[in-house]
Amino acid sequence: MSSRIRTLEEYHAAYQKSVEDPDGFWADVAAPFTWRRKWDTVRSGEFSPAGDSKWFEGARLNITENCLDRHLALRGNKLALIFEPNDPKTRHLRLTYRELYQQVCQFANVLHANGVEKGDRVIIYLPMIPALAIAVLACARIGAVHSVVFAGFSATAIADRVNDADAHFVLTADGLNRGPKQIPVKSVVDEALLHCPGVRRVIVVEHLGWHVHMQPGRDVWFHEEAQGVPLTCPAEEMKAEDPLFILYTSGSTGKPKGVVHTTAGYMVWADYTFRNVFQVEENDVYWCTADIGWVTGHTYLLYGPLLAGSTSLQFEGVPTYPDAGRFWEVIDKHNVTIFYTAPTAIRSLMATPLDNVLSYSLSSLRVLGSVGEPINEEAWHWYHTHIGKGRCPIVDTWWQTETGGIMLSALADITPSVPARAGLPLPGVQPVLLNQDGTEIEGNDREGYLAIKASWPAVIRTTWGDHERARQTYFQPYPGYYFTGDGARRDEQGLYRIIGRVDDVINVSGHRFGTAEIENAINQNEHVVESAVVGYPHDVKGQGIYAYVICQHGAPKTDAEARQWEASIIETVVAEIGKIAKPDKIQLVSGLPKTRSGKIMRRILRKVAEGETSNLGDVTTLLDPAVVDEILAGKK
Ligand code: 6R9
Repeated sequence: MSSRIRTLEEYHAAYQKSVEDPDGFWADVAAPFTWRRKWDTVRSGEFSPAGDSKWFEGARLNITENCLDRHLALRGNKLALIFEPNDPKTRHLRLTYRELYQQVCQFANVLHANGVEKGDRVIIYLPMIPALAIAVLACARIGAVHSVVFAGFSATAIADRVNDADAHFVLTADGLNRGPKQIPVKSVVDEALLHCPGVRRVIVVEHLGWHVHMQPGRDVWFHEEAQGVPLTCPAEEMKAEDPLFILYTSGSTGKPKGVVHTTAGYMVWADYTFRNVFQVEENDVYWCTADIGWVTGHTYLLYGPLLAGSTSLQFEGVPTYPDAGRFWEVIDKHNVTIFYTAPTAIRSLMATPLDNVLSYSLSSLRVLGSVGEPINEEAWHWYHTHIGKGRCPIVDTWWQTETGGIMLSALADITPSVPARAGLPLPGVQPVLLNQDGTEIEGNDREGYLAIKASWPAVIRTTWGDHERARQTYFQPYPGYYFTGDGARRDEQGLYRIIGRVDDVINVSGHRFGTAEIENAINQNEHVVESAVVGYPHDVKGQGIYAYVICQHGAPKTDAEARQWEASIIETVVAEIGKIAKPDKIQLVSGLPKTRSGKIMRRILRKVAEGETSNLGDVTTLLDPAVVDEILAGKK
């Protein structure tokens, strides 16, 4: 496809055109896709006050025709998906574009036969197996709105999402492999659905071959439903702004919100950013290690690579099983050329003996990527030297669930790639730094709140069922801008460096949690009166979770009692959210530092958690300054 940038001059020209003539620019980018009907207007709507951007209005299409059907003539026998299982001794699986097309169609027919209709929401709680990729595309094929829930979330988290999305259908599996462990999945869904009366049908994919409870009239096995079902299925004709998916993500307040992306704009953005950032060529073998349960897996494991006709690798396992050389083994085994992972994975592997890397050649690699959190310089250099052998450019890609795709990043080997800098904006992205009062900060070597000035094709359209929440979160804080929630610095060369969240969101191993969300979970525990959660720097995870907790019966009487309460609090968090939100440190306290108006002074708690205890700042406004001494004395 055209619209591929190949030189620095072309980048500058594309960027300039995208700002001066966005309609013309995006019309050109969108032209080569398969449209059932072309658009009437390229862009409409506004950030302020409505927060209702629309792209390619009037167009009709189906994204799977662009991911699959469009490639059949030229790439029917090309590999679309390589599946590498958890256990290297189990056989891997390869699907050509034709095979993937057939499996998606078959799955789509099974969905139809089970009552799923256009516009229905389908919750997908599946492990990282081909059925997950296929199920997502099958929903899109028939115009159902997929909402993937990462298969590490708890029953409560699933129930919240099913009910918020008002979903009648759930797709799941018997269980999953995670390193040496096998973990139940269906039973978690069963527990969730006790609280979801609206669910009519659960389709279960057989993965581990387990016997699981099947509720008559509700639960069916996919392999039984698929018997004799045709391998073709007409694609539903969708409007450009019909919702494609909902993906729940944490914010600074309340329960996770359902970020909604729509069809045409998301498609164009996923394809454009994928091809240009990674500088993808026809014969690349591309591996994104993210789970499809997160936005990175949606855009850069599934949609981006398939739209571009690339070969995408899906990995079920973990970086350290059977040993810490597993990633590098997979790269050599499948001749991976482009590798996209998260800083937390790099940091955890850096901490293991270098022999784990040196036993592999890694000579197929051409481009490396990073996503999810700031990559520290040490990790950047290790990645560059030991994985990229000094010859592969690193693209540090900054973006968010809400942005749909990459916003700030180097284009591999084309625009500057500097350690700890995301780099320059992609064409179509107009970043600004704002002061607290919302005025733009001009010039380089400056720091401020990162906001985006003009709409781009994959900007969040709404939060499911509550547009006002989206408007207030993203478009109202600074009218005329999309507010990212991140702080950033523009360096002397105009490259962006992301500093981190400026709100109450913490980023643990690249996963977002609201501090309030974790506090709500902790407060469900029978021992707990009140809690306050903050992030603190963690060597591997980027940020760790530090919880200050007041228990009902005052201080624990013995160490054993303290440990028992802490374990019980952890159990509650695991039940409410999932293992990924487990506090790293719990400090039982008798009080929290509060102002006279009752506000918790998180600044103090953050400093203590960070170990910066010498300068706590002004504590005179506290109701009871003695609390601080107790907290300092008991620091974990
Ligand atoms: C894609 C994704 C978004 C938040 C974002 C920011 C952080 C993501 C980053 C990065 C520094 C990068 N973030 N990429 N920070 N450098 N390259 O991660 O989406 O899960 O919604 O998280 O992650 O703080 O605001 P999401």
